Amino acid sequence: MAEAYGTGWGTFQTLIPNVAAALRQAKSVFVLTGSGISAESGLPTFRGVGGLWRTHRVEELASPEGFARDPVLVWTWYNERKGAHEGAQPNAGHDALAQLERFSRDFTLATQNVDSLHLRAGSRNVVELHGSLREARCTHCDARRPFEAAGLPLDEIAHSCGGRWRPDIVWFGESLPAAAWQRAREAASRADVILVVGTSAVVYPAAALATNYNRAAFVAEINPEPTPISDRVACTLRGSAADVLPRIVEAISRDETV
Ligand code: BV8
Repeated sequence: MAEAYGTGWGTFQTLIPNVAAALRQAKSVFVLTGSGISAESGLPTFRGVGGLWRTHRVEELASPEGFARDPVLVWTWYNERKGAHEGAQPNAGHDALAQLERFSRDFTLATQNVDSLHLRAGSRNVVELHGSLREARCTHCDARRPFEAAGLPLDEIAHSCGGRWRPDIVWFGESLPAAAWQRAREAASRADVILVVGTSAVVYPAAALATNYNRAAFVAEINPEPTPISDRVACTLRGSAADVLPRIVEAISRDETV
């Protein structure tokens, strides 16, 4: 399947008609995104230059142990991120994926991001693999409350039932929501085309969706940097999501074929 559309290396401009042709022919499309697609909305990535993990220790902030040890530190960090999400707008990359969904017969977008920008851009069939910062939930009774725009007041971390409010997201060492994982794995398995956008592909099991569940799909990676899956995909487009994705959608609507 992959060889039908041209494979291997090239400047991303030369590869765009290949990817557009694959998408135009596809009966089923699966997209996996990471924090890189929100970089041009002004939200920092995790592992890149200036990334969140450059200034924070991941174990302290994105793990149940870190939360148990210092819930105020963890809530301070997530409140800051929630504030950044509120101030951010979807960028041309998010918008292009929402448009691509409207072109596609069967389209699933699985994101590792918790910023809700895909939903705000109008994407509908979105699977949030690592949860979102829209709600907090109680560690004990599983009650839920909306996440205020400024986050959770630090003097309200304790819940009346004796538990604690925590962000409704997946931390390291925690399993992904079963229904979300099943939807994403099934969509990746049936796709003719898989786009992998803005992820370092180092966090599992999400990264496995790119190449482990479907040997026949045409897989294209969109990322300015190489990743551990770059040599396992049909083509890599070395560019930013906000630049490359709109060009692909434009090529599809101009019906450019290779
Ligand atoms: C699990 C929370 C089963 C939400 C995150 C030991 C014990 C337990 C588990 C493990 C273990 N060792 C390994 C594991 C598995 C572990 C894992 O994968 N660890 C890795 C780091 C080795 N995974 C887990 O723990 C998962 N659960 O395995 O459950 C289990 C259960 C119990 C016991 C054992 C197993 C849970 C993983 C979820 C963790 N939660 N965050 C939040 O705070 O946001 S992970 C965090 O990384 C974010 O969710 C983020 O989405 C995710 C992936 O990062 P990326 O999105 O890819 O971001 P990154 O900065 O890395 O890369 C950005 C990319 O964008 C770069 O490539 C860059 O070049 C590119 N880019 C930059 N600008 C642009 C761009 N691309 C396009 N355009 C641009 N403009």
